[in-house]
Amino acid sequence: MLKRTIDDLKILDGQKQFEQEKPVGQIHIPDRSEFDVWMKSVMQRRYFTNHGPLVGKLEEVLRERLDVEHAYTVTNGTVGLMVALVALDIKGEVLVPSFTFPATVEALKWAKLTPRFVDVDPRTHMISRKTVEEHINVETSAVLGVHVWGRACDPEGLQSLCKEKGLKLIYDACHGFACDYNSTSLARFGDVSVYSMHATKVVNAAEGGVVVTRDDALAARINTVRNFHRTPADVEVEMRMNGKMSELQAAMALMALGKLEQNVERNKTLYYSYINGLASLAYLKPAYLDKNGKNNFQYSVFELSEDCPLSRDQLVTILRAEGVYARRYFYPCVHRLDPYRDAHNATSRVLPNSEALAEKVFQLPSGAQVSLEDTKAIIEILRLTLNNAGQIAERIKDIPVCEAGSQ
Ligand code: T4K
Repeated sequence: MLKRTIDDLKILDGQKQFEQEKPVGQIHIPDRSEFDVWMKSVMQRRYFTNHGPLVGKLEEVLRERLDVEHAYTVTNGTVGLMVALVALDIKGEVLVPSFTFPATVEALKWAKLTPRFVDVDPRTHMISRKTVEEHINVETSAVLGVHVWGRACDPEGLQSLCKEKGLKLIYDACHGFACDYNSTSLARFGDVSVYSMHATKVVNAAEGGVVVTRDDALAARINTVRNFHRTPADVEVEMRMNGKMSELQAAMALMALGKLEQNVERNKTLYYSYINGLASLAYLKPAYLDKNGKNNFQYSVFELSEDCPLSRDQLVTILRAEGVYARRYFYPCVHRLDPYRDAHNATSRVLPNSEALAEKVFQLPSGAQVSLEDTKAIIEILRLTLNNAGQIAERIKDIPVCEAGSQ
């Protein structure tokens, strides 16, 4: 359906573009016959969890694919971060971005560490040596960087800084499957990294995560923390939990890894369709893409400039009305959320770049449920909307902006 005038927009009582919503998540659905074979093998063994053969196989594949010495699967990325932090056995404050998914910071609280928010670079959307250095003090024990959108979070700068200051470096690599920096897998940077295999990620285990490290002693601690079982391989740690991945999740992950290159290629096609289709439009800018790194293109992220007569939230509302599940990431910044708000305010530390990004960044649909044709229809909606932004802003000024989801 081609929308010719602004009256064709659903928000102005036109016809909705997509009856079935186009998601921002990857939502890769495994092939049914392959799925049945894997499930049958689990049923026949009657063995569902506690380090079964599929988890063993998955960890072997992950070590190879991520090019890292140790890989321990866990229930999900959040639990992975908790396990990694407890295994590091650190105390005090950890410098962390506020422009991230809340899970990054929640994990610190669970590990009894104090998050100290630092601002991000407005170009990369990430912390860097430059944004972190001045905030290091006697209480600081570590830096937790996030490879936002699968772009590398200043690996050289942060590694050298942490080495100089005797700090641990943890990477939240939940966006980072199949990504690298100067041909080196992201898994090889920092003391420990954590990937997510949530359904919305490029490797879909429904829920899942993996903690990776090159350090043998830390690996033994990670393996002990994630597992309440007492085994001969256990080492001394302060806390333990049940963070194990099940055989069903491992089967999902193995199927997804088998299709990883194909899915990345599909994402790349969708991403460049948006980039090329939206290039000539006013007000829109794609998020930075590091030319020195390989990316999985799972996120098609744009910034809407402040001079646009429509706000980012109005634009998202217009897209949602069309069945385009555009998403504000990461909104609000974590330091604006309970239980961090008051403690952060007490530090009187300002985070202008994070605040500004939270107001202008949004993500467009991608992944297995989105076709090239869909991206073209979405581009046309954006073209019509932004070319007539002033007129539309006037007509929708009394329509409430979407509140669906806090992010
Ligand atoms: N660190 C960072 C930087 C992260 O981004 C995340 C998670 C983590 C840590 C923690 O990792 P995990 O503990 O999750 O492994 C989603 C995901 O739940 C979350 O994994 C992800 N990051 C975050 C960025 O996005 P929501 O609340 O935005 O998801 P939701 O339910 O709104 O779904 C997003 C889209 O996917 C929608 O278009 C609906 C669609 N969808 C979703 C699910 C779950 C489906 O079509 N089917 C589905 O099964 O958090």
